[in-house]
Amino acid sequence: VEAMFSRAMEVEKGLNDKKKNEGHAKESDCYDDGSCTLAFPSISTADFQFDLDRASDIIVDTVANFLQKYDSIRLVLVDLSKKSRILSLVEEKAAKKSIDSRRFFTFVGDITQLHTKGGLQCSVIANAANWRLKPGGGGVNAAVYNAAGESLQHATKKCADALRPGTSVAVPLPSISPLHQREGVTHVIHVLGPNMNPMRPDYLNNDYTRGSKLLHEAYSSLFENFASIVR
Ligand code: AR6
Repeated sequence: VEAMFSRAMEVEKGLNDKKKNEGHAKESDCYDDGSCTLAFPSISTADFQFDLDRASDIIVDTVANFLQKYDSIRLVLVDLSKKSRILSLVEEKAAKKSIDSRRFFTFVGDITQLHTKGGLQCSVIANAANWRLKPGGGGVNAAVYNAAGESLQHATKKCADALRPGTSVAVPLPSISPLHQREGVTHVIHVLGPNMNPMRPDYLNNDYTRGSKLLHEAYSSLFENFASIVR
């Protein structure tokens, strides 16, 4: 009986190991082809002038919660310069929280050229949008609309007319879009963050109670939208 029992245990262990390996294989496959990777910029911290220290706390918090909730998903925070203050703050805080660096890391580069210039595959990218969901302005929004071409405007219109601060909308990127063809981006998720710039709409006049709540909601909404695309 004992021998049978230990054999049964071995079989079970074998099965578990197999399952575990399959899990790892699935994970590394989807990381390699970018199919479960979201690249996102730091929402609200440039044109919208949100405080960087507070923003970095919110990024690390929402990322940690999200990674706990879902397996086989990878998040990448992108900024243009290796001197980016938001990237270093987030790196420091993510390390303190022992966030798995295979599942969340920072990356220096243009979010619209991650594959061709950076060798990083990401099927979904986030855009720091404006409430009208219109091209132009500066920063990521201008870059994303420029790289994606007109088909992003049409596709966006089919999904939403406008955004409220703290919300996001996921837009399937038509396969004719150069951003889809060149970079392998299948979806753009537009996110509207809180605004601390008096020259922009929905100015929060330094109200960081409201602003932090909205930035939290913006990231949660972005990540949940991403999870529903991957699933
Ligand atoms: N690739 C990666 N990161 C970038 C890129 C890029 N091409 N361009 C900028 N960043 P911002 P916001 C970084 O200003 O503060 C627009 O006009 C940048 O260094 O794009 O949410 C819209 O129309 C910063 O870390 O977004 C809105 O009206 C981050 O992306 C308004 O700006 C966000 O900077 C939104 O302002």
